[in-house]
Amino acid sequence: MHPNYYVQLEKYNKLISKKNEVSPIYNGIYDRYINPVLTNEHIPVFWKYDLNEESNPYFMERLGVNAVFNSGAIELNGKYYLVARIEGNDRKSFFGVAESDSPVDGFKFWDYPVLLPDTCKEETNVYDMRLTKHEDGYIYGVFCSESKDTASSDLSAAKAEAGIVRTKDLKNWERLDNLKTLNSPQQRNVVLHPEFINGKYAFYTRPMDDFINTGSGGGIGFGYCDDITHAVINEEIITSERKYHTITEAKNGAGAVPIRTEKGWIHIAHGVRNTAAGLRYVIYVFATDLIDPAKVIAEPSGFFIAPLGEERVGDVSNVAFTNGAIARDNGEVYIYYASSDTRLHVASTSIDKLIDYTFHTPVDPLRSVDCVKQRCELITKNLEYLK
Ligand code: M1P
Repeated sequence: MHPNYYVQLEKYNKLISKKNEVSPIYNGIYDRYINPVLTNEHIPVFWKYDLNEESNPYFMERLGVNAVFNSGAIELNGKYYLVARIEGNDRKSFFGVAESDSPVDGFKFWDYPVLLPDTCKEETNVYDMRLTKHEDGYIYGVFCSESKDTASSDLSAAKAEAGIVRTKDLKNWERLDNLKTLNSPQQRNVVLHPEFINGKYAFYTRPMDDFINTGSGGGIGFGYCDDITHAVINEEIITSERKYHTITEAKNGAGAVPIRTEKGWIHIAHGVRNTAAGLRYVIYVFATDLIDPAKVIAEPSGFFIAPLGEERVGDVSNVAFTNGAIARDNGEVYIYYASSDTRLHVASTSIDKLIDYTFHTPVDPLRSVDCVKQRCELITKNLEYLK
């Protein structure tokens, strides 16, 4: 074996066994952890190098991995699983399952990445899987299925659809038809609701006019479908709306599978605004009604998680994005969020704290003057309290 193999292996083993710690950054809402839970350095050595000294005498990386980020998350039989977006040096994304006994460190990829059934020949790229443990007994993975837009003369023009797979063990994946939304030309950030509603499957969608711009798409959509194996949504209504001069002005999209709480479904989503330096992605929270999961009943003002410090820099800088969270039966919640399309982090909180945050954070008054009044009220209350 080439001596550099042992050097790389030792680095990898050290990384996997590194314990994570809560960061000193405080907001009372959640704890951020210092180390990312997954990076491109978490990719096994044998995924990248040809270990045979004869065919690889210089021990060169043959198939590099650029980034590991946006990940679906699920707890099964007391173990934690992340189905991460892995992007090769060749820009193609694919999925890999990383497993750990801990929700905050020790994630190790299984020996092989996920080889999805190749049922969609025009598909070029896949990414951002949301994992829904559905009450029908399956675990569904809903992801972006991207293909070239052959109707356009622009070489980079692409089309986004929602691909759907299901599994019981994260090993055998059955590919179902891509979701069809009759009134939206493209879809990304689609999430399957975990329960039937009036006997139907329900999806959170993100209607878009084209690959990048949501255009007339007013926000996070919601629609029902009868047959999950050939999913068609005839009508989408808007749940969490995009709003002028807020963190969702340019786009928003569902993130983690909504979490059922006694007060409502809590959604951890992303919002996008445009700046002179490009798009800025942050994570925000809203709640919907338990009976009618499309009806927004609370929407705290502003962002929940924004990229901080080193998180602000990466392949697509200024991005915080989530597509996975684990809500445990004991009330703990782990939110897996990626920074700048490069690496994956974790933040922890609890159901009680999430409820308090969601229902007691003031709503965005939408105008500076009203924001000042809102803050003055808090200051007055506090100064009275301090007397
Ligand atoms: O690059 C930032 C994010 O861009 C897309 O999100 P949206 O569809 O809301 O623009 C996704 O491609 C996501 O993977 C990526 O992190």
